[in-house]
Amino acid sequence: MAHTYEHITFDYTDGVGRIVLNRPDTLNSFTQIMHNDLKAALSFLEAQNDLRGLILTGTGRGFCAGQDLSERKPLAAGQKRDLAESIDKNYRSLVLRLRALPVPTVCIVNGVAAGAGASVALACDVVMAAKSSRFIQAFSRIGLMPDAGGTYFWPRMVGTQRAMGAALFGEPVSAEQAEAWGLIWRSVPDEELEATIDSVHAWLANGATRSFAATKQAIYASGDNSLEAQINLERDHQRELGYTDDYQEGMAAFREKRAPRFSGR
Ligand code: T3D
Repeated sequence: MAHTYEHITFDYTDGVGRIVLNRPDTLNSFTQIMHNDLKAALSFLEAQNDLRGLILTGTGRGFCAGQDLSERKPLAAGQKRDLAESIDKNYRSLVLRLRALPVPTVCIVNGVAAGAGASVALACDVVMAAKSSRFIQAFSRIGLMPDAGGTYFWPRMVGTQRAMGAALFGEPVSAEQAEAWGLIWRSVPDEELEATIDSVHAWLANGATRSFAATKQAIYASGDNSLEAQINLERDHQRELGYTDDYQEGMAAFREKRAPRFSGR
């Protein structure tokens, strides 16, 4: 049955999915409805044979302020809330499914990314951010710890000391600082954000999709591999890529001194 999206907008054009978090009044914080919308969008994308990429962004002045805290009503005296449920039900699968998509996922952070909002941004393969954006490990401010992969992504990307400081002090990290640290790929002027989204869309829609997929798989595998195992993995992927139409096209384009027209096959 077709899903009606309420807290995101979702579009699929030229093999590229575009998910836009769409609750600007609360800085696109995650509700259960938004999680349901995201599950439906990911299920759609996972079922596409011509999938070439995913762009994740938000509307308004925030990318995502993490869990919608207004969904956590005050408890009666003596009651406790099991927050593990939230991770089991929503956040783990969201992060893992983004990672597992066999195409590049690009997060274009349009404003503040806080709590699980920052974690989900970092679950994408490449992150770009408007210069006015901030990344905030807001969890400690409400007595929690980073989740949705926050303690996985940050130390691997920026090192233990910066990850620890950002998480314990909960201070905003500017987009330019995030870029300098290697937390994100690039920060872009705010006024160029829409054009950036369009150019990323075009890049994904016209790229050598299978080479992207192999690259993504190999880069993530490298953390657990020896150098020798990694070189063998590269060999196996390269063999497969050598059989693709896009390799033939790339070589022809090089010989003919023209731009390649990749089909994604
Ligand atoms: O419960 C579980 O499932 C556990 C799992 C948790 C995962 C998490 O993500 S925990 C972390 C949750 N997020 C936060 O703690 C961040 C809360 N928000 C903020 O600290 C600030 O809003 C920001 C630093 C992100 C941005 O500040 P600022 O000054 O730019 O904006 P603002 O005025 O605070 O927010 C604008 C509106 O959005 C405001 O509503 P109002 O006053 O205009 O009606 C604010 O209440 C609302 N808002 C912001 N964040 C959330 C939110 N509403 C609900 N939930 C939010 N997370």
